[in-house]
Amino acid sequence: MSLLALSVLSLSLYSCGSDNDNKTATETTTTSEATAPTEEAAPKTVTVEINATDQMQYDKNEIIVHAGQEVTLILHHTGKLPKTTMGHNWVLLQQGTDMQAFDDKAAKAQATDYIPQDAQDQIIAHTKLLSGGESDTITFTAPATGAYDFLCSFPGHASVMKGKFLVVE
Ligand code: CU1
Repeated sequence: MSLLALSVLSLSLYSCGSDNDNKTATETTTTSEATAPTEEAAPKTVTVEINATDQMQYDKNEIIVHAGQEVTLILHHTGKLPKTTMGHNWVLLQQGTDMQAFDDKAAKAQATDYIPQDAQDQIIAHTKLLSGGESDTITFTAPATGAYDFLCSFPGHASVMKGKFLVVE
């Protein structure tokens, strides 16, 4: 290629000037975002909302948080029925707890809203028992990594109102 041809080529590149510059700037930004570290430290706090209905359902059967996070959990009873017939709570159990045995105990604990007082050591955290239209907010520190069970301890509900609380690194 002759010198002349080279200079013509560079001139023609310059001639589409400002448009090219814009593209270059955009591409540069995109590239630097793509190479930024994707693993950020987990935030210190996390808010989890879970709804419970008159159809005896939670809207979540899996909750994932990070170990050591301060968890704010908000339970909403989105139905209309009173807690005497369709009460809902959210109870997080310690690992190794027999959920069926716990639930059997809970069913007999009507006086304490189905939180068995002699099984407190099996409970990491729990909300109060709600009627339709009510909400409750609790805060607790996420336990060590692993899988934990949660349930509604109103009699008969845990057969469907249950799920896994997963704590990851
Ligand atoms: Cu329930």
